[in-house]
Amino acid sequence: MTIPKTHPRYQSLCIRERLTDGVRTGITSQVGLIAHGRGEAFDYLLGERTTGSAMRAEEVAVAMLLAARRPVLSVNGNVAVLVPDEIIELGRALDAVIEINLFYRTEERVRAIADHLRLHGASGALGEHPDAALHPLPPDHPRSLVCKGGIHDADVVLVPLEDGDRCQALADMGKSVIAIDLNPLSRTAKAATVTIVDNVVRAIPNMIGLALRMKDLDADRLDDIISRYDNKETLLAAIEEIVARGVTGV
Ligand code: PTJ
Repeated sequence: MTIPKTHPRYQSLCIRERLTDGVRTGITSQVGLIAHGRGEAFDYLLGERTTGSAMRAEEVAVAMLLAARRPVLSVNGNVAVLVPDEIIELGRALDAVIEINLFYRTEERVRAIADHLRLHGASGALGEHPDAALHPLPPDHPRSLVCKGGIHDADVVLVPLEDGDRCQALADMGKSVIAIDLNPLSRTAKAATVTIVDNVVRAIPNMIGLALRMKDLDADRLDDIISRYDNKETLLAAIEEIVARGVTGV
């Protein structure tokens, strides 16, 4: 559908359109649309902007990924259609591996996403041939499949729009987990080491800018940024920003 540029919710309608196209082309799961609807509701409550606390979490996340030995960016069906160029650029800026990793895994969707990322210039994204499992999860379920050299061996993993069970499994494996999740009350938000309560369409571009600015910081400076972080404070700040907006309207 052509969306009129004059529509007051033009951007939001374009994002919906990208996701429904993603379902049509076999990249996004139908459940991805439900997940998006939930995210949209929280984004509305947050004022559809990057809050101060989200920007601080993005800075800490970038510091963690720059300080990591094996940083990995996980890509699912929503991320692949919403920010394909940006996630590839972030991977380059951080020297991080990209792994296609799906909750509703089918081989067709993995292949469609891999082709889509290649079309956008990615080379070497993992995920088509998983050879390991997230061991806290039942090994017979496809959501546990991961790659050696990717998520399985990562010390820091970025998981935009992740399921709570898998986020907890990654944390239980001793990894630092950075979630991007608009719902500050979700299991994922609580289980992650750093939760960015922001829309992935704003968070990833912000993180590219931060990565370019911070890439020459030395290890002590990165450690300093990371060590002062408290995820509970971030979640509380997001909830307070929602409440404050409800009361003051700004
Ligand atoms: O492609 P797959 O098979 O890996 O499936 C991906 C989804 C997202 C469908 C799957 O991981 C899933 O079901 O996730 P959940 O458990 O619904 O969690 C998604 C979370 O992301 C929810 O808390 C939403 O509020 C949040 N969310 C939705 N859209 C956005 C978002 N957060 C940031 N940016 C968004 N655009």
